[in-house]
Amino acid sequence: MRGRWWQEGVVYQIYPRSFRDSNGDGIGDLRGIVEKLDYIASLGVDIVWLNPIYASPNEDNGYDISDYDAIMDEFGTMADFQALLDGLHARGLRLVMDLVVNHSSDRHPWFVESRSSRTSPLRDFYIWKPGHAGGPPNNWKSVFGGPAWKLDPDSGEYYLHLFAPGQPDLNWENPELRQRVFAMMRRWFDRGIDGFRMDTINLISKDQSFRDLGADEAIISAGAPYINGPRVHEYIRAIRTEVLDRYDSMSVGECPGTTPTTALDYVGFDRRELDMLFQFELMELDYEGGDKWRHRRFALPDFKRCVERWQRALHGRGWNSVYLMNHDQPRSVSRFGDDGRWRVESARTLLMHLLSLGGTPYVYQGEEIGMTNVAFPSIGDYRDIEILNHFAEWSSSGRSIEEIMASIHRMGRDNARTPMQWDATAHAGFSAARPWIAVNQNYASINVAAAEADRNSILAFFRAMTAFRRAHPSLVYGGFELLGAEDRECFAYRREDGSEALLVALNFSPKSIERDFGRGLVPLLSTYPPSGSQGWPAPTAGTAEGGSIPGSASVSRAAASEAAGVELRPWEGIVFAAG
Ligand code: TEU
Ligand code: CA
Repeated sequence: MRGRWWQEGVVYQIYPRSFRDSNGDGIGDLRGIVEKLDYIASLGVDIVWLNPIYASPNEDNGYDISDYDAIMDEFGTMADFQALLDGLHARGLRLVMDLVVNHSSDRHPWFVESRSSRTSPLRDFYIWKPGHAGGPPNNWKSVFGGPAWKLDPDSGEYYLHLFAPGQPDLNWENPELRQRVFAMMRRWFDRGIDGFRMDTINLISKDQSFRDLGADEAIISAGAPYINGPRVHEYIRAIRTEVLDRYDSMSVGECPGTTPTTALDYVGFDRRELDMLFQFELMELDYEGGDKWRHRRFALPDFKRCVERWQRALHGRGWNSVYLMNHDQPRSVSRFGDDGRWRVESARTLLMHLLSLGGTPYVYQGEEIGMTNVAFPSIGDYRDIEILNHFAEWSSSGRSIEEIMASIHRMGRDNARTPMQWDATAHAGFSAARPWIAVNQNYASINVAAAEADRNSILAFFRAMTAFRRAHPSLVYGGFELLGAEDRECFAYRREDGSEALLVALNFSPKSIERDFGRGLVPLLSTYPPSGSQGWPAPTAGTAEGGSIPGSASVSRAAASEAAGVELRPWEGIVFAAG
């Protein structure tokens, strides 16, 4: 299967609260995104994914929805939404919305009704259980800390919340609930959207035994009784036939705890379920003992093998999605690159990596200008519920403030959520007022305006790279062959499809390295700007662009001398034509 728009597109993820505030209340909004539509289109991306914009009390920044058919007050109105949608479509861009139906807000009318009495007609829309031995029904824990059950004193029963208490889990066993969700999804497609990113969609079917987790079983782990549960494929096939198949749609499921094997059950071409999914194996390489707050340095060979495993397992059988960060993860340049001396070089090379993989790449706002992690001095500067809960939990366990803050600086979700850095004016040009979360102080030098003024910027390279990917479908569809699996500095792979073979060589180290990839390589694109500072040339599709990076020392040497060795400068990446 090939040629679908969501296969060939590059996705740009927008976290609306932090993108652009149009009315000076310190909170990003839909009109703010409308202001930036030309910028978004200029990136060479094809699809925009918006984090949730629905009515919400914002315990978890919109992942707690109180009305699936209304726009969050702070973000604007349905008319603003239509203006955004029309503005995207007018520029040939598609819109993918977040779908959060593993849980709703506890202020959703369904839950208000459901909790009103044990005999409420909507009681069964959520998961209510009597307590066990004077405590909760079982030992499940919430992803955000504490037990996953909350007692409702009025009815004397507990409800399940795998996330915050304000995010009660919906009961997908109930057929009426399922029909309401499908109808809601159809209403959004009828409003004109192009697809859904489905929040924790592989958690919607709970094993009805509600058995305890084993002592060494992590909350989010493959065997947990709510991960890839007994009826999940039945439910997703129903989403497919009741909703997705009726539109020219795209679907991507967020699926923690999936492996390439279990992923194929969702995204195999023969399965008729989801178009693609987000896996977490790459994101967990630097978790010590599966705990995101306990850090270990990732090893490049593990990173490479993880990428290889997914690229190869799904090739020809299903469709990959690739990402290096999102709104839940640290900044990619801080985590996988070097956000100090080699920030610019390593950010460009990470983007070359992301956009030279098979499947659909997802780029997160600010990644295109190399925004970095933030290190707020005080817990009072943080906003994320997960960070605040983690702080409380580790404080009460007696850990030092230094240790706790270090873990938050490294892994906290607010790293990704500081405002988009547009220019060097107050509040980074994000807002006229004090933003809901402070800007990263490096905005004075790291911002879109500065990047626009520099032909050699990360942003300039990103535009060259989206154009390059468009001109080379083998990057989208080709096979993946890893070279030098044990090499701890160089990440090199061949991408081959039909008539074209490309070799991608990426230096993940701060020194110059030389590697032998055989003869006949023609350099097409380097992450280092061509000398003369003219910026990267636009690729000319169909022709050999070899030598079109004039003056690039390593490149011209490799091309001219027929020597087998390729030199990569610190954090340099090069794509070669490979015969
Ligand atoms: O995330 C679900 C998830 O499993 C993880 O990404 C998790 O929230 C995070 O990594 C904790 O460390 C989704 C959304 O992306 C996230 O923003 C929401 O908070 C969560 O669901 C609940 O809706
Ligand atoms: Ca606003």
